[in-house]
Amino acid sequence: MEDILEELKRAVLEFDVDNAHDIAAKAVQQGVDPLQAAKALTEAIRIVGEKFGSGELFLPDLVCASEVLKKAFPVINEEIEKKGKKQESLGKVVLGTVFGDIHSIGKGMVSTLLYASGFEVIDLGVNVKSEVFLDAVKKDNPDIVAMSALLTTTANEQKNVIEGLKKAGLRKKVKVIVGGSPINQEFADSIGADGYGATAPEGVKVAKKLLEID
Ligand code: B12
Repeated sequence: MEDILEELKRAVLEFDVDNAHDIAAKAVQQGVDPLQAAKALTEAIRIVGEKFGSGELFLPDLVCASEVLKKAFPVINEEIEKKGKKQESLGKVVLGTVFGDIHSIGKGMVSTLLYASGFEVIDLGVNVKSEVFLDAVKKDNPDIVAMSALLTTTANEQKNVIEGLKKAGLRKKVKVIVGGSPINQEFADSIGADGYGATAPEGVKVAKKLLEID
């Protein structure tokens, strides 16, 4: 069990795009908890991110490591979804990565776990303009708007969406939760979000708490 998790990490750290899908499939076959597999991948990409931040790795390395995640995550996510209980919808969530930001992997995790936990998820994708969030709130009438931001320069877009909701008279209709690596509870409070999750499982917990689901 330990070995395959190490193998998943190694695939990210060594940019092994060719074998990423197969290693993830092997993990599933071996019956590894898909959440542990997702955690292993996340830990590895964090290391890559730190090395990129410190100048030890370069953008092409970041791109290759994220390609590994893009091959491995769908396999793991499929397993998480399979294990999720099929039940009546707990609520509707509109989710997206904010404008100016194309990071999709963490948002994908949040989407998968919300879905697997019984939420209906409308994923607006990445680089989502404030107007698009507002239109979705008007059209789809969600219970929750969930936003992801991975760059310090795009974190404030979460605030813009909240301000937009206020201006459009929609703020009281929805709960807003935020996340992403530069986001913390203090920032979430400062922009008037209702909740913050440091990880996808925490996001699910917060969503349930806000909708008063035990
Ligand atoms: C992979 C990656 C990329 C890939 C993205 C591929 C893709 N399709 O997503 C590529 C190569 C495209 C990329 C591009 C860039 N990146 Co980049 N990237 C990363 C990296 C290494 C990993 C991100 C990731 O996928 N992590 C794994 C996931 C699972 O974790 P996560 O996203 O944090 O999500 C978890 C939680 O945060 C939380 N969460 C996330 N969203 C939400 C939302 C809600 C509602 C909730 C509750 C929770 C939640 O749950 C998730 C799972 O538990 C990070 C490093 C890091 N430490 O984050 C840098 C990083 C984010 N990137 C960075 C930079 C600088 C860039 C570029 C500007 C580089 C450049 N010079 O072009 C561009 C920006 C492009 C853009 N406009 O968006 C910097 C940001 C610095 C900063 N503080 O602003 C980082 C921190 C790297 C670094 N150390 O310098 N990047």
